[in-house]
Amino acid sequence: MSAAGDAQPMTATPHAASDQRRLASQLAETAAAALATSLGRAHEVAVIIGSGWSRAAEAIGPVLAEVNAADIPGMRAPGVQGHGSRVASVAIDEQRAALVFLGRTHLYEGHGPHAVAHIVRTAAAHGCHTVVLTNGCGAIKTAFAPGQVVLVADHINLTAQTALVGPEFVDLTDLYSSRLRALAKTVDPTLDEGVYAQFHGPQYETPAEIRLARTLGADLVGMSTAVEAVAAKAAGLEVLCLSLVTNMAAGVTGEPVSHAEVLAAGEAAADRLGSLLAGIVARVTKQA
Ligand code: 8IG
Repeated sequence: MSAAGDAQPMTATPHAASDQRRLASQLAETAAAALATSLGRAHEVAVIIGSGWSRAAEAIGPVLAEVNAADIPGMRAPGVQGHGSRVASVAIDEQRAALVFLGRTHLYEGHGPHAVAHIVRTAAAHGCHTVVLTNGCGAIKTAFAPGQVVLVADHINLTAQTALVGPEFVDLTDLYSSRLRALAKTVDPTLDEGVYAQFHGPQYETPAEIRLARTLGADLVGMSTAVEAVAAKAAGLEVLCLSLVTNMAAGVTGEPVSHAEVLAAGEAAADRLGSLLAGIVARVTKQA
């Protein structure tokens, strides 16, 4: 095998933008069809269950069918305690069911932004018009407290990564749909809003990094959501994101940040989160 024989012109590289886009979209189509077959129906609203939200997911309604994420093309069993690894069809009422992803792929798992975006791309290919993202996060804003749910109003992507490749110039002006945020507030008028900064992780931040994020205008910090939200918008989904504050961000109180605290906050808030999530999912309609 000669070095000259291995050389490829730039246009022939398998990593060309158009190839990456086509492969990602083919994998999403395949996964969407697999979900329709395994779950036996189509869905219009997708929900991604993040840290602290597992028990809340049960409040949406009875599980009609479920499948292991590992059995769906392109999906993988997540490696984080507190995350499941299933996709469920959950009844909202007599007619409708939500497509609920119990677990997500994080950037810090090292599979790249396409793996992170696969869930929302699959939801869009499956025919969903809306995705409700949930996550657990640290609070930078001192007026927020653990156990509180905050509507993400905007984000700052500090990962320097995106699942979009090539000339996909997506408008993010209303990424976290103001229409859906208003709808969420009809379910709970006390809901606050904030700006979410996504860090790559898996390490939590240093206090200096949290001061940086605060200076940039962030109120919340976490390791998910921004990359997914952008891919979701690009795929045509309307996006809502509910963040559960599970801890104060590093250096805010001087207390260390622990994953046990994260899980405990979800448990403690589960009933309230459940009625909130169920109420929102039941009211979501397709944008006119
Ligand atoms: I839950 O304080 C949760 N996820 N980056 N920082 C980051 N991610 C988080 C945090 C946090 N809490």
